Amino acid sequence: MAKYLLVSFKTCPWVQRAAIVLREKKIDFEFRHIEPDNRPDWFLAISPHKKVPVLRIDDSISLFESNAIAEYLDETIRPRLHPADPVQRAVNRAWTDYVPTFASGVTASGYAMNEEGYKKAVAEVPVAFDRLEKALDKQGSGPYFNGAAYSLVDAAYAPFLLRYAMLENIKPTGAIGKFPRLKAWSDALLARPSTHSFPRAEFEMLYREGLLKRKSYIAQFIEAPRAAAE
Ligand SMILES: N[C@@H](CCC(=O)N[C@@H](CS)C(=O)NCC(=O)O)C(=O)O
Repeated sequence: MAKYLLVSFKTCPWVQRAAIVLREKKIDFEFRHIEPDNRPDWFLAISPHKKVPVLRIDDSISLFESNAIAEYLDETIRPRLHPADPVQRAVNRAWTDYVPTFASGVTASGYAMNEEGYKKAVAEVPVAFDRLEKALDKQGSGPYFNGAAYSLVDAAYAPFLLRYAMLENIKPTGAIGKFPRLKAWSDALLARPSTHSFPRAEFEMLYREGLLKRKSYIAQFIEAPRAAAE
């Protein structure tokens, strides 16, 4: 098998999407985390937009854009995660096209810098949730997007449903409670081992550190960790 290197920032959801596909296909890969504020020259030379993820194959090919990486892996390594039926495949691709809109709708509250921005962002979340709820209803019974078979759609949404869950742990809004299909899908994805690149508690700490560093509005609701002596 080829040699795979996934270049990453530890908390990047787009990297997580590529890592999920690698794990679902049981592909051995080197996971190399670099610092966003100190991107090495070798990385800048292989990443046209200076962004992660980059999937480096056999030290010679560099693929970028998480969707392109996921599609490439699906075309080259079994099991096939895209549905065999062309209509279903088109439906799946249409919903992976919606991921960037869903991502910004669902995680914008983590970027808001003041209460007004936060409230506006929170008010937008049900719009994105409603779209997915209706899509899931059409797709059938779950637990995954296409039913029993795990797909690239699942790998694409899992990182953002995880971030929504982490934001809810800081300041609950209960938004997902009104969307039972989406909630069940999220629960199934968050319970699946391939979703996680790090132990959940460790990753939640990293995510919270990012919010604190950014001084997002929501960061003030993060409870201070207990002193070890307590
Ligand atoms: N559309 C890209 C998005 C990748 C992306 O935005 N990566 C972020 C980290 S999560 C990045 O590298 N940002 C660095 C920058 O914008 O300079 C994908 O799906 O791979």
